[in-house]
Amino acid sequence: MDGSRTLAHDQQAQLQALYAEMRPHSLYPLWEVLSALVTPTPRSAARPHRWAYAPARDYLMRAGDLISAEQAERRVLILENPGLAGSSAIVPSLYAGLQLILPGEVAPCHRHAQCALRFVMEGDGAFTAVDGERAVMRPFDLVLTPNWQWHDHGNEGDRPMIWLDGLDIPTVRFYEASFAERLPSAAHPETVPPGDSLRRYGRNLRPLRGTGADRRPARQPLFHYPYTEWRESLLALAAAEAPDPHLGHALEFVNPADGGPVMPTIAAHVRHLPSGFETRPRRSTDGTVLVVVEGHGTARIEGVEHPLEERDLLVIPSWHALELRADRPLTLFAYSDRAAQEKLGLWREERLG
Ligand code: GTQ
Repeated sequence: MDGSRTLAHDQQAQLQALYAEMRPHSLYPLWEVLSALVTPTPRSAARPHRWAYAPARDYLMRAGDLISAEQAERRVLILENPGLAGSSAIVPSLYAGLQLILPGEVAPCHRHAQCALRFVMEGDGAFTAVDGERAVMRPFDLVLTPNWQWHDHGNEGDRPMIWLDGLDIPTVRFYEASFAERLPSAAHPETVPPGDSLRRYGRNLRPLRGTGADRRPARQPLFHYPYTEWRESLLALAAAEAPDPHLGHALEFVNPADGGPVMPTIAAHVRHLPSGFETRPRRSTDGTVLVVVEGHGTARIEGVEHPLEERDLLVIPSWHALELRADRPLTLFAYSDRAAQEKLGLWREERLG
């Protein structure tokens, strides 16, 4: 298609004959595909898409009538990007799913190379245990299961518990680096009381070196970021200063060990837009999954409007310009592959308007 388009007819015919001869040897001409491989700007196969929460929830509850969490290992509805059919991916590098645990159920203990975050959509009293330490999950809490750490989920409350799973499954698949194993028992034995890590590492403190109390992996000590804490910080920020014109008020979740993103491949943040606030358009190379925590408004992606209601989910592929408008104070959670892209020197953003 590229250079060859301007070539003479017989030269073209000879080239086609050459390609046909080479093909069985797994050899191909770069000049035919160069402009599609090295594009001047990103071209995502992923499409912007919004999932309204209520219908997704209905399907998940119906699945809950038909298969137990234990039978399924993880009873999850995958949010697959309509532009990436068959990939189980929401953007080419990331996965998203809605997981349901009914009262009395357990999702058995396993560990894997993939990193996961959980963002609680509804329910109360379920837990994720990481290496035998429970985090009791409340709506809009962020809980991490960093790679290769044992984790099981259970619900000892009396209501269904639903959370969003965000994993780097497609990234791990790309690198062909997936490992996984099951613990022989459904739950990991309890190692420390619930909340132990949050109290040790979640308050700008850490156990004094040499005391033997430093039990978590030093590179990733914290795995629970409660809603009550992040909301208070975000609202205090909103009361103290003017919103950024392209982002609104925004706070990133960090790993206290290094001040970087929460996991090696995935970054997460929250945003608040005051009522009536409208962001200017901005685009970035990280494919982003967004959850509406509170309020309502509109997301305009490359000029197309998507309504935002509480608990709706929205995907914004790489290099798609996003504008947000808050009709009521709007609080959002988001995760993306920015953490991986920054390590690779790839991440870019452009602030338009
Ligand atoms: O909870 O460990 O949505 O391993 C997909 C794969 C959740 C989990 C998912 C998983 C998990």
